[in-house]
Amino acid sequence: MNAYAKRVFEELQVKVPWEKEFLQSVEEVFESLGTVLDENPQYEANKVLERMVNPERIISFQVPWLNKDNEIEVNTGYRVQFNSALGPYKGGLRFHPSVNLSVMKFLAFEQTFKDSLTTLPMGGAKGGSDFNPKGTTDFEIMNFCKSFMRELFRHIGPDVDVPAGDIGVGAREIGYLFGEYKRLTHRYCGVLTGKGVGWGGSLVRVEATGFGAVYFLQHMLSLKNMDIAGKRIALSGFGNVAWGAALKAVQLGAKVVTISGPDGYILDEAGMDLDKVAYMLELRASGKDIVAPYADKFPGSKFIAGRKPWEVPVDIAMPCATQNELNGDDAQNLVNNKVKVVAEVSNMGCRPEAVACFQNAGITFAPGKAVNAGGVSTSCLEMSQNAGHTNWPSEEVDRKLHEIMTNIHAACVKNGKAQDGSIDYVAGANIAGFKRVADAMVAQGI
Ligand code: 2IT
Repeated sequence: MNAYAKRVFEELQVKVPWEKEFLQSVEEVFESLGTVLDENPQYEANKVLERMVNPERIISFQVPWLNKDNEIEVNTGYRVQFNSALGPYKGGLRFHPSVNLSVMKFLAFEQTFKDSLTTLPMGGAKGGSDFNPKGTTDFEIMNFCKSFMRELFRHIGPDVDVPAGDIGVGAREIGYLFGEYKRLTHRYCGVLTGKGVGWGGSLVRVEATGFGAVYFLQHMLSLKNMDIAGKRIALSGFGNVAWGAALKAVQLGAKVVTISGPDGYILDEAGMDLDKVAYMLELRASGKDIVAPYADKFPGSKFIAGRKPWEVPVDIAMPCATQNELNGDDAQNLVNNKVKVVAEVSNMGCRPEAVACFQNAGITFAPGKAVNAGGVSTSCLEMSQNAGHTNWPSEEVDRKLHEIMTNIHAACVKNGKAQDGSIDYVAGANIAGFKRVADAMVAQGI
């Protein structure tokens, strides 16, 4: 690591030693910045790294709400407004019991570079709560969302901060959040993205993260003279992102052989078809957070309890669930089974040992901040439509999404090309994302 980056990282380790996820995400970015920092002394002179690891604003608040038995429950809400050098803060809201300040800061830090990579005008933020939606009723979700917005509304706005969904926050939650925002502010505007298509949402936004990931994957494959058709793909997760990736991969003739949940994974040797992909939505809607029923519904497929899909021999692995879901042993399994390409779709889905394992074995690996950037990109397209009081047809949104993913891939290749011609997508994404943010910070002064 470059000496300046090392010093700032060590100071951060002393300051917040307990923020493991945040430190992990910072270290991974800083590892990539050696040459850029050496060649640009103005970054150190302007204390760019010190400022970059310090969120511009952290909002933490109490969310009291009434459960179905009319009892009061209390959760913690967050919005980490990390960096606004490139535009209004932008990034999703996560409702999950694992949410804490470290997770929020890592996600907002990653988001800053991801949003920069898209080249669209968006700063980086993330928010959410340790609220657990599993097993809750629709009434409880509404109560929770409305209470959450009763504090959040004063910190956001269409040109201030525009939240969206993430794990545990989909169109239903965005609807309740938007309804409360509108009521509190007396304004109908593009303050949230991922809205319903009938009331300000963009076509293709639900599919966008998964579709974008597959478009990016296609570019990775084409540099290796490979085609997606007929390839065996292991996906993890079964939520919105895994669904979109499965749908596009199946449409393009790939053989998707796994999905997974907290209970285990499904091995479907026949490969998924469009009916099976559609069933993922039913699984999700059940609110039980399990994939086991898939095996009962589709004979020939198997449910493997308590395990992860990375033990299955595949050509392509796409982690689509959550951070640190794929560890060093999982990576070694994939390498032993001759995986060819790993496209990380979840935010920081692979542990550092796993990334090192792929890179040492010469397996092409691309990081989530590049691969999953289609989601937030399409959120920005939703903001454009809202600001212009218009709606674009799905072909137009999809075409723009495709173009954005092509450009992100090109930026990774340009900034990550090694002497031997191989592409280090981690370095490429970090360098391309970093430079735009850093230059804007220097230009704007302190
Ligand atoms: O991780 C992400 O990029 C998201 N959850 C989507 C963020 C957004 O603003 O659409």
